[in-house]
Amino acid sequence: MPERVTLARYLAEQRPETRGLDELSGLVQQVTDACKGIADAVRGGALRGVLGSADAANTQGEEQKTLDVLANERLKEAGLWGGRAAAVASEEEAEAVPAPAGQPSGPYLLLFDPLDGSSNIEVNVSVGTIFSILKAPSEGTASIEDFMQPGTEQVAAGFVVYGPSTTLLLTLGNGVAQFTLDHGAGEFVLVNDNVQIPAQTKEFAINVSYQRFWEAPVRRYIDECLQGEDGPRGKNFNMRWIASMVADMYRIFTRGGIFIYPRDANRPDGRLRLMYEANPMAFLAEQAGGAATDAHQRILERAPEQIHQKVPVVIGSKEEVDRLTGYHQAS
Ligand code: AHM
Ligand code: MG
Repeated sequence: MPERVTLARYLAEQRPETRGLDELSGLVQQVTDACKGIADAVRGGALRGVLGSADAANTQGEEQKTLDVLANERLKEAGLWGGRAAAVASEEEAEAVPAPAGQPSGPYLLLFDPLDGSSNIEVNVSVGTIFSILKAPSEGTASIEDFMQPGTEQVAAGFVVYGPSTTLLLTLGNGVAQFTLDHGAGEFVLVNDNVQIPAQTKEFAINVSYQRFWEAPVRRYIDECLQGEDGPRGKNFNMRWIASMVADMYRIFTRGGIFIYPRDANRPDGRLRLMYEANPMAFLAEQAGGAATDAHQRILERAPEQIHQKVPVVIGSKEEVDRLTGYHQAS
């Protein structure tokens, strides 16, 4: 019987000097505890009355689902009342939210997309939570400027997929570990302590329905993939698009692939958000031997200007990311 390593033990072993009792381990525990509650609500589906619209829109004008609201509340509570985060920023909140007055102001900033892919909820496709943790630059109340740090400054990032099993991918900047939720015991248990994205792949993920809006380098890259073994790539490619970044990325962390959400004629900055979608995924991808660019430069080096800013995303198997980024740089 292989040894059972819980997330709590993993955190303690990763940070022996703190025995897992430090603020960062505590914040990761609080976030992933909130995810257990979200997993439970997702699993309950219609029986829990959590499907459907919340009849509201978020700050970006997108329809909010009941589960978006529930997940956001859970994660906000974890971040704001746990004493480890000075402030949180969320896809579902217009502004950063500081820890309540009188609460000890923690040393970290927590950012999250509470329920990525929530347009898939009714059709029972995997959704997930993405999170990123930065250091709060100063003590006391955090301001919006405190969040404006490039992704290279992240101290931890992860995402949880609520799929057939509930799975967590986590990095503390020392590789990527994968955990599966033991629902009965209520614990995340380590299943892979060294997740690696293969450098090569024959699988791409992009929403092809926007093809007519793409820029020339993206057209070229996908055209070459589609030509298969008779084309310049000399191999047959397969396409996957789940329309849940967490699920598409989970596949890429498992068996490789490239995920592309480019800028196009309709979306000058793509669709995905830099600070709580692209940055944590880019940190994880690089830590797993993959790569992530905005089609020109490393995503992690982008200097953010706004919490909700968007960024084009090219992420996954290193050789493919380098190829498509090279096509852009040469154009
Ligand atoms: P969301 O955060 O509002 O759920 O939007 C992000 C999602 C990603 O998960 C997914 O990759 C993309 O939007 C799907 O886009 P499209 O509707 O173009 O397929
Ligand atoms: Mg999202």
